[in-house]
Amino acid sequence: MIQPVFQPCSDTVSYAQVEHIAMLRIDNPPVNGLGDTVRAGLYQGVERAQSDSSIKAIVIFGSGKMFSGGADIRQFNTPKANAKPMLRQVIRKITEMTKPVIAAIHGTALGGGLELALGCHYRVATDEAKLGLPEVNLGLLPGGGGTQRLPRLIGVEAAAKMILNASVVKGQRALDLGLIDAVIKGDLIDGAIDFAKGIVAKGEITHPVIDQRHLVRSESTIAAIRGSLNKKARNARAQSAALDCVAYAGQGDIEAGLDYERSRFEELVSGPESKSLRHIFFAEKQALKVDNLPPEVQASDIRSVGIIGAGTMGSGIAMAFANAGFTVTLCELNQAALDRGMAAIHKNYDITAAKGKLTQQDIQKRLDCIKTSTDMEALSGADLVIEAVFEDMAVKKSVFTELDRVCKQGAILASNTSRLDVNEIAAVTRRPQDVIGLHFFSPANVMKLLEVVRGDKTSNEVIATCMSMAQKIGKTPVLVGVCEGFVGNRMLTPYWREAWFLLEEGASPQQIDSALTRFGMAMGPLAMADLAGLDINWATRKRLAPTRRADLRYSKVADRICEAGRFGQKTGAGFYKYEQGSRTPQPDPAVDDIIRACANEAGIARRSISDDEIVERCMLALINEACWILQEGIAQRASDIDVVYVNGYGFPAWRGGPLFYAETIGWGVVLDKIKQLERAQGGHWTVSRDLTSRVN
Ligand code: T1G
Repeated sequence: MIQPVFQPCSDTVSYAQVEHIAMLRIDNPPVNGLGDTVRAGLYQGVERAQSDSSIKAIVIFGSGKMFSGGADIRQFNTPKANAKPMLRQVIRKITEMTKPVIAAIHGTALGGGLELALGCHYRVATDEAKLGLPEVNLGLLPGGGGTQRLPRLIGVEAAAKMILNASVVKGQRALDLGLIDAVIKGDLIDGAIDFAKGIVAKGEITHPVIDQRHLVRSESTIAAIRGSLNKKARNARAQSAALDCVAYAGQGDIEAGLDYERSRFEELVSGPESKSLRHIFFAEKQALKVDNLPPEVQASDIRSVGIIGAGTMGSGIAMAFANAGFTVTLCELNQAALDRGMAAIHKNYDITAAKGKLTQQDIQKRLDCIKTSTDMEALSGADLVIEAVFEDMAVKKSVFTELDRVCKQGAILASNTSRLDVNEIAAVTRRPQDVIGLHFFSPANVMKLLEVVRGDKTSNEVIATCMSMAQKIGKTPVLVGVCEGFVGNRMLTPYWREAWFLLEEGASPQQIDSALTRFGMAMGPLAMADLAGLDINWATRKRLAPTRRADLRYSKVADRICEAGRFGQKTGAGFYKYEQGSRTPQPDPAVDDIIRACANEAGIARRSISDDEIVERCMLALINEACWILQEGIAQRASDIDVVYVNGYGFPAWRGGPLFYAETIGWGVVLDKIKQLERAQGGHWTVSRDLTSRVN
């Protein structure tokens, strides 16, 4: 491999010459983000190559893991984002070159990284390289010319779909699409230099992107794609704007298109949706980190997994691991329960196959990963055992006592409990350091969120292993502490409480749910309770009844609904009624009667309540509890709570999560409103020091 001597053009770009080829290297870890110094260095390097008569071509490449992960998102909405030269000016400099510029791509070329490459005359890449314009995932659109150049290179339809789906294409596929000009086998730099020499030897320079100055008009294609967009998607606004830009590519010359693209990009980058989605992007990466973990702590390798319980959760968890290629032993008390669990797994895979998302071969490969047994001894060799039995402490203690006897030394024993005390469970074993909570969310094979519940004695190695394992099965892990309900379910308590208070005060179930779904929640709190099953939370309220403060308002609405045998969808009636075989909530006058009776009993004069009041009180209930959770150290950081609620509770990602939303409102406003509620309703609204500390 050639080893040229590089000289700096800027802090993050350096220049070298190999024979008559100029080499421009981007060196801006961790992802070669196209920040201000990268843009300045590239601009200067291209100018230098242009003015050097000994230079016949230029190769641009990235150091480290990739070509470039795109614009430096961390600089957005700061002066550096608009420091000259902007990406557009750098690319124009390249396109105006009389010498061919070749982008040599390895790792990833995403967003602005690919747009930089699109501005080059040619692109070469390794077979493993991944290329894409995923800006819509951040509530943005390709703002560096991607919506104008990609259609000119691979056609409007392919470009629109790649941009709107934020899809990534690899080496050979990129070559087939016409996105790159060659796949380089062997050393990329050597291959890129040879490619450049070949172009020089031909004595011609073409720029396929620029040379196609006008595209064939494509209204019908655009209209068809627009009709397929999901208007409720978290990035619907960005997708629509990106499609507008791609449509524009066919209408005017590229400069007009670039101006239009920039104007639409500016709208998005300064808007609340993109700021929220960028917050969630970084928050999900931050959530993977365990604060204060000693550097010597290493995650161990999980190869075999045991699952106790083949019910809804156990079978879903088994699928999550099998989908990732882990060997799973699913254990139940008896064959009939096992058969039911496996039947559910087969049914789920058949549904996925019917949607064309899995082939029968794929399904069989996954099913071959799942072994079954009615003998717990089958788990003796497992590296990780997850208990997913009935949500009852006595039952769980019994299972863990047996697991402690059966499982090998060093095996991780995890409970899928959704709110019970992991320390109490760990205490029945001789190995509390190996006991942890792994709170999956139903359906466990679909939902990304995994609350990793650290017990007081859980070892750092077990925590690190579970955080790492979670990512290997495609989950977003959030490390939480032990308390009633951990993070997500604990915040559900005041959220539901406020909804029940609002019912007594005059709102209907459908008004509450529609107000919150209009706010952006995937489901209203009452329909969600019906889906989850009202009996589970009823059992919790009965368990906690002895500790309930008598001085605090308590709504009996949910209890009375449960006492009527109405447990939600599972019984055909809860806060709503459900026709046979239907999951559609129908308002039920019987529930209105229960609500009125509870209001009368509580001496509450019912009134007309606005949707705004419903949303405000329910959101403030979430925010206030979240600040208590932070104060008690149950969550590592505020952004973790946003990750929990966006990924596990249907909070709209385009609002960034409960605490990012609070930032949007303003902590001073939040505090004032909660204080008003505390004066009106008393102790439920006691404010934490964490919240008051946020008011600057
Ligand atoms: N800018 C700044 N920081 C970034 C970044 C970016 N584009 N991408 C990642 N990081 C941080 C990340 O938060 C983490 O930080 C570290 O880098 C390693 O990331 C003009 C406007 C590139 C595939 O959407 O998909 O270009 O936690 O752990 O697994 O049209 O990061 O270490 O402090 O993910 O190797 C478009 C987003 C931007 C790509 C690398 N680009 N990034 O994955 O590392 S907008 C994207 C990724 C744009 C133009 C528009 C991945 C990756 P920390 P990592 P990785």
